[in-house]
Amino acid sequence: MTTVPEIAILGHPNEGKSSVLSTLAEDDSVRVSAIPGETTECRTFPVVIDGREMLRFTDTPGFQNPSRVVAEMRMIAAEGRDPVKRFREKFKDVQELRDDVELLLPIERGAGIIYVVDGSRPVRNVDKAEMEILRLTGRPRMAIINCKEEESSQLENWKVEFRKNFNSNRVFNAHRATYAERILLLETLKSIDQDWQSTLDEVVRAFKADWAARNSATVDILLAMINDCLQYSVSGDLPDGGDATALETRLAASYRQTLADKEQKAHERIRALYKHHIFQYTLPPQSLLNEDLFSERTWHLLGLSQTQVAIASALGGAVVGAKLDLLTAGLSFGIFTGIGGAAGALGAIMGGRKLSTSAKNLLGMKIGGENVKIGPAANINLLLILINRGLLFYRHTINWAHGRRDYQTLLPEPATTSEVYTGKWPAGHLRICKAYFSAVTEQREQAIRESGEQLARILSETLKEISHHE
Ligand SMILES: Nc1nc2c(ncn2[C@@H]2O[C@H](COP(=O)(O)OP(=O)(O)OP(=O)(O)O)[C@@H](O)[C@H]2O)c(=O)[nH]1
Ligand SMILES: [Mg+2]
Repeated sequence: MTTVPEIAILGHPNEGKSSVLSTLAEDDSVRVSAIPGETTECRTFPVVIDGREMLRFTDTPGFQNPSRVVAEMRMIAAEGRDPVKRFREKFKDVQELRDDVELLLPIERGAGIIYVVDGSRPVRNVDKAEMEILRLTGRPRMAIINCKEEESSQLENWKVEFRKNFNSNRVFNAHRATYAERILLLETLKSIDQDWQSTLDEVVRAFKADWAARNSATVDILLAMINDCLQYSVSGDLPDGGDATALETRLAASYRQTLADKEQKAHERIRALYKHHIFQYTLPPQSLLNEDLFSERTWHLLGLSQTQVAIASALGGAVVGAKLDLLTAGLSFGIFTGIGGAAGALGAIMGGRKLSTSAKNLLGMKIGGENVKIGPAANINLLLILINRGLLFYRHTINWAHGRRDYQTLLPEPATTSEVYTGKWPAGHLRICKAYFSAVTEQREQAIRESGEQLARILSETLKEISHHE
């Protein structure tokens, strides 16, 4: 039977131990505070994958009296085996050493050690004392440099001390560490104790598989939402002598709200997949995700670029036909000029123009005297916008480290169409988008399945790139 490896996170108060743990374990319920002494008791956080506990991290209080403890530990260690056990036994009732006795609890039961320091400050004597205590425990140990400030001139000094006392060290930022960096940290952990190698190999494999499964679930969520939004339509009856414009405006508002809700629900599901349960991370104030789905900025930035329109047209009008011509016309005339409010949204869905009745018929909005219908979507830009916003949301989600509780250093967002995800996609990808769009809006089941599979593959690749390159 393999036992679950336990890793205790130790260090000076307020250096970011709990934050590092929160990020490593992807658990945003870990208590973090700017006031030193937040953690007073050891608490263990299991990492469970597919119902199986793979690894456990234990949060500990910070060292209170490192100078005294190191002096005692030196003597105790000189006397023989199990120094931690004997130290804890000897001082268990000494109030002043309460935290120091407590933080060694997981070490006594055999945990490995991750020592956390804020590498943006100089090394002091108390730090050296802490490192010596950890060396005297004899347990496998690595050090983590968690720089709270950008300042890094002290790093070399820290590394000199680390080499004397630890089997390994790594820079790992509790606020910015990505999925890829978490995996690298686990790989390093593997090398500090031979007994852990096979178990941690398995843990790393499980982490990777779990990440791939989450990405694949993200693709499913996005595609289901997109399919749903593109097909969606709303209609209403116009009574004899009724106000057609008022009905159109009302239906447009309802259409727009329903799509926004569908999109938001999908994003919430993605957020939960990546285990952001408690803390509501914020998006940059200027984020396109805070923008209305049908805003002018959204449509200009996240839709097709002029070049892509040209490529798409060249790819063959047969696929999108009349709709693409209208889209091109809409772009060259300026999508939103002269169209405001709800009618603006309507215009965008319809292809960017105030439409004559015949054009409305062509694009899916029918005014037959008594029935007005909006949808299914008539403009491929809606597909691209939902994809781009989904990918942006994904990127913010996976890059918001669980240990982070503040609002600084937010990720930048694309400022031009060419920086947008689909803006970088090759023509072949665009062709698939077009095929999918037509299939969905024309409700051709077989074609939806085929092009949907292709689109899913493209989305998977993009998610993989995003999670490995940020
Ligand atoms: N800017 C920045 N702040 C950080 C980082 N890591 C932790 N902090 C902040 O530092 C403070 C202390 O973080 P904690 O994780 O609670 O530290 P701790 O070592 O567990 O503290 P105690 O439990 O009190 O010993 C909090 O305000 C954190 O938000 C980091 O990487 N960057
Ligand atoms: Mg803490």
